[in-house]
Amino acid sequence: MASTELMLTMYRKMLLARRFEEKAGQAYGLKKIQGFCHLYIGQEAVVVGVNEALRETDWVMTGYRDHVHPLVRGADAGMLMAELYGRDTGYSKGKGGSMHFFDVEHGFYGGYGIVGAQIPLAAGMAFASKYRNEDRVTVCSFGDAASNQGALHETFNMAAKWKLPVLYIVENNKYGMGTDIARVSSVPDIHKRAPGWDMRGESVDGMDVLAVYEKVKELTAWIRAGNGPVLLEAYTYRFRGHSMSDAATYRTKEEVELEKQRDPIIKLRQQLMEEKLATEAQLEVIDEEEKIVVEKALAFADASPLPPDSDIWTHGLVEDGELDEKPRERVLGATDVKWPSFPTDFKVTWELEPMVPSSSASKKGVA
Ligand SMILES: Cc1ncc(C[n+]2csc(CCOP(=O)(O)OP(=O)(O)O)c2C)c(N)n1
Ligand SMILES: [Mg+2]
Repeated sequence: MASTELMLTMYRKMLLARRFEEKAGQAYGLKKIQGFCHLYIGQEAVVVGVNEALRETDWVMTGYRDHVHPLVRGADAGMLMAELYGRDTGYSKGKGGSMHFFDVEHGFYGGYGIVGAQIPLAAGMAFASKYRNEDRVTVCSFGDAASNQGALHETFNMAAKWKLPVLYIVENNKYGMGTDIARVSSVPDIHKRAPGWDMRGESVDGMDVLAVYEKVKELTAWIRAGNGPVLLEAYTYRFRGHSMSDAATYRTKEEVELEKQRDPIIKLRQQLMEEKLATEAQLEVIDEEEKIVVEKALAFADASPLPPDSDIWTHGLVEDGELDEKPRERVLGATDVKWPSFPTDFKVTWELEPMVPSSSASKKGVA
């Protein structure tokens, strides 16, 4: 059970995410942000519930709807906004932009524009952790439409075979751009496909932050115990269009209004008040505080310089032996940046190939 303090933290973080995205949407309208921009508004219970259940040392990856993933893990809001603005003070010097956020310090490994690209990459990350015998779970979220990518099948097959410590979260918001998932999937309840890979499949109400938190706590404990990967489906909904250029004509206003009644922030707010865990005034203060964080982030981005023209040819590749540049240290002069380090002389503790053939294979024999 989540404590009152944790519930209030989750409430705060969902509001931070919501206010950040609202302002990013406005800044886009003012052309301060250019290119693609996919807002996460409506889905906040997933990212917050998941991240509160994780450890700092766990790794997180997602697709292009990625702004609030590093934000709720503690990334600097101003530097994230500056990244959206394409400014030099952004996490990736403005060169990643909306779809390619990256924050190693907080275990956030992207931000991918290719639908489903993060799915095999996350298996590689989990493979590395297992190989090095590190107690770490990689969490990889993707959309309902991404679940029909072929690479998912290849990945799940090997992830299950090798019992990789990875939690896959499909954020089923019902649509892939303008296409209803049920129109293009013979099994639209995606978690039900998991047994086909001999994988554990579960689902959760993705509009209920406490339910997501409890479920991810349970599943990550199971994964840490060496049981292998899990596919968790979070049923959720995006309140805005697919991206900023989507007029969303493929769904009715009534449908959106109905879904907004399941708004995860309002739901938690009601629960906190009904159970007398917080007063309306206290919750208002939290909202005001998070609005100030976002206002400051906007001011920081507005005041930040663009990268110099001479930078256009740089930072494409990391040169051999080149030291990591720690973004918060570079931009804010922070001295408390945590950075992962990996042993180079690690002892391999894990057999890659199962030595005992599966029973069905041995029965059939090998020709
Ligand atoms: C390989 C690939 N195919 C197509 C696209 C274009 N595209 C971008 S987002 C998207 C829909 C993905 O929907 P879903 O996986 O449900 O995620 P959501 O946007 O709902 O979060 C498509 C088809 C792409 N970026 N990459
Ligand atoms: Mg979708």
